[in-house]
Formats: sequence, structure tokens, C-alpha cells
Amino acid sequence: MDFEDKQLPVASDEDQRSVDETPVEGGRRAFLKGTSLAALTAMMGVGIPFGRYLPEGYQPVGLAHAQGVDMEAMADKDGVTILNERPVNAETPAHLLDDNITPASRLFVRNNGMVPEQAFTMDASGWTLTVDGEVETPLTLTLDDLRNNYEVVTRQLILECGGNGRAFFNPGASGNQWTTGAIGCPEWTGVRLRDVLNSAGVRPSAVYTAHYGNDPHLSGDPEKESISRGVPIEKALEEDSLIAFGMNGGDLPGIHGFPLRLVVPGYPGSASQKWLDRIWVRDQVHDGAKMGGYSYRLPAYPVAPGTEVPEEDMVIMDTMPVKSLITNPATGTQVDRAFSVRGHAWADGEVEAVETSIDFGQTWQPASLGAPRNRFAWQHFTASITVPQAGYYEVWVRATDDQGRTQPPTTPGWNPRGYGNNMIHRIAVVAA
Ligand SMILES: Nc1nc2c(c(=O)[nH]1)N[C@H]1C(S)=C(S)[C@@H](COP(=O)(O)O)O[C@H]1N2
Ligand SMILES: [Mo]
Repeated sequence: MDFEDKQLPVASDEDQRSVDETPVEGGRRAFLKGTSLAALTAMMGVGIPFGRYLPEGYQPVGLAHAQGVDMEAMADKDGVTILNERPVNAETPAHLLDDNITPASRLFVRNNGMVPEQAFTMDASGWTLTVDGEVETPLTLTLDDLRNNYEVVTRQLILECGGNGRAFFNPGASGNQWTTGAIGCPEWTGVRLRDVLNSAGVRPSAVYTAHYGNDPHLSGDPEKESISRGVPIEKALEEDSLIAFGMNGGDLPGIHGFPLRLVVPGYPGSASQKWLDRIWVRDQVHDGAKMGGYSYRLPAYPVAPGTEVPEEDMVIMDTMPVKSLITNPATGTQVDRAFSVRGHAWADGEVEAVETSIDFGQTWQPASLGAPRNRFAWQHFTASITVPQAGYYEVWVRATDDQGRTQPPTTPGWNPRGYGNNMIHRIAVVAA
């Protein structure tokens, strides 16, 4: 038998799903089933001379080490909930999102592939960003080119995974069981994506962007992209879409895309490519990894929960819905009869009102809501609450955007992969 060609059992399509679709149970096992010895060798970083005798379905014990390596990029995290170690995925409990500007230690992590080398070395020498496709002048830009030749801007911008809230759908959807914590609002520094695209000269034929990063595919196959998504050219040309090289006053953290990433607020987080090295401007909708099938796509029409929607009836998810989060007190807290709550609200656009309820949504009281620091920044709210007597209460919060759209009390439009859940956030308190 040829060494290179020996295949471990091939995974079913179901098992091959990764991303927000990776089955939570047995994700690692599923991944190994479809992995060739050549790929295993690549992941181990060293040859396996007797590899041909490795029983089918066995994983090299040493691979556990390789799997642990990605977690080293999580060393600075504080209190996040790890959902998966390979790929690394972690969300943040609501009460740890209390800061107005999300610190790196508390920003959720969503990876579809492995963490690339430079995220550990933090060495960006030689890094370039290529801009090509439907442009007059293709560009290859160094980090210095970006810093020196374009206006550098700093913006507080929300970043939310399209699957945030997936855990609450019924029937459930496979994938990371995000509850409320795949969201954050750090302060990003970088250049406007549109300035870079315009400097290359966007042709009238441009329709869509295609984003590429250098994070290796989970299979170890260098031919495969972990994820490559894009946005309509109009969205790319909005002034709030950034190519960021900084976060919260420092470099981008390794796990969040060092040395370069996109931040495309208002869209699912998957549009915000990390470890960015190429933007291909296309004359058609991008068809890269995770653009098709059920990935980040929604039924074109409302469906009953559990419906099997044909693939051809799925359309690309664009903007993220209006949402809010109570970040203090933490759920489960004992409170006085009078207490205050606070948190953040966000939308694709601006949030116009935030309201709270302590009677399970029978009545709502307006909260005091701040203006966003800049478009797509978190808006902070506070509310003073007085309960009539001792006992168990829930505080519910809901936000309404500038188009009058508000958050539903239960899960909105069910969809096969559980995207876009903006149901109201609830916390439990006991008043003494
Ligand atoms: N290169 C690359 N970029 C990526 C991803 C990825 O797996 N690889 N995941 C995307 C998804 S699905 C989300 S929600 C955000 C998460 O960004 P964060 O990990 O910095 O919070 O990054 C996006 N950019
Ligand atoms: Mo995501």
C-alpha cells in the first residue's frame, strides 16, 4: 500500500461540517475519520514512519499535544467558556461583558481552522495584503504601507458571530452552542476597507469581496481554506468597514487575527476575516469556503421549526438583528428591593430604545440609553428597578432599532443552522 495514499475512513458529509456547523459531540473524532495519513503527518509536524500500520480510526496519541497548541493562544483569556479546543471556540458570560470596551481577555473566539503560526510568534515581518480581481491596479501592501499611506482610524465596533444564541433554538441546530456570549465591542484601529479598495480602483464590474486568511484547514490540507467569505461591494465600501491592525491600543492579539483582520460591523462575524492576506474583488457573489450550503444562509421564506429546507431555497445572511444584553447584575444575584441594571444594546444602524420588564413581559419601562460613540459601537443602558415585594424576579431587556424593529420574547425565525437569534435577554434575581 502506498504510504501517502492510505486513507482513514472517510467522514460523512455530516462529519465534514465544520465551522459553526461542527457537531459539538465528537467533533474531534469526526474530524479524524476523514483525515489522511499525509494530513496527520502535516498536523504532527513530523513524519510517522510506521504510519501505514496505524489502525483505522486510531489517532496518534501525540496528536493530543498538537491539539493543545491552539489553546496556548488562549492564555490571556479570563473567564471565557471554552466550547471547543479544536478548533478553538469560546464565548463570554454576560456579566463578564460589563466593560464599555471589551478587553481582549473577554472577547469571544471563533475559529474554523487551526491557529496560524504568526499568532504564536507575533512576528509580522514580510506580511502583505494583496488586493486583486475587479480593480484597476492590483496592490500588494505591507503593514507599513497601510499605516503610512491611508488615514488611520480608531472605532468601537461590534463583532458578533452569526450563530450567537444558537443554543436556544428548538429543535436545536448542530454547531457551537453559543448562548449569549459570541459578541463583543473592542476598539479597533486600522484603515478603512473602502480607502484601500478605492486606491486600487474598484471597477464597475465589482459585485462582491472575497476574503482570505492563512489559518490552516483542520484537515491539514494546504489546498483547503478554513473559511473564505465576502460581502457585497456596497457593504465593503461603507465607511465603518475596517482593515484593522490594532485592538484596544495594542496590536491585534494572535487569536484575534494578528497582524491584520477585517472588521465588518453589522454583518455576521464570519465576514470579518482574521489573519487577512488577500482581498479578491469579484464580479459575482463569492463562492469560497462556508459561502454555500447551509453555512451562514437562511431560508428565503419563513419555515416551521424543524423543516428540512432544500439547499436551493437558502439565501446568504446579511445584516445582524437588533439585540441587547444585561451585564450587571449577573444572573442568580441577590438584590435589594431597589436595584439597578446595566448593559449594552446594538443594531445594524442605531438602537433607539431599550426597555426592561420585571413581570415576564406584561409591562415594559424605558431604560436610559446612551448614544453610540460612533456608528456600530455598543450603546450602554442603565435602568433603576424597584420590585413590590421579596421574591424571585426575572429582568427582561429588549432593544428597538431606528427602523422600529424590536427583539422578540422567544426565538425568532427558526432556521436549519440556528443563525440570527435575537430573542430578549433574561436574568434571574432574588429580592430580599
Ligand atoms: N481567518 C479566519 N477568519 C475568521 C474566522 C476563521 O475561522 N478564520 N472565523 C470568523 C467567524 S465565524 C467569526 S464569528 C469571527 C470571530 O472573531 P474573533 O475570534 O476575533 O472573536 O471571525 C471570523 N473570521
Ligand atoms: Mo461566526
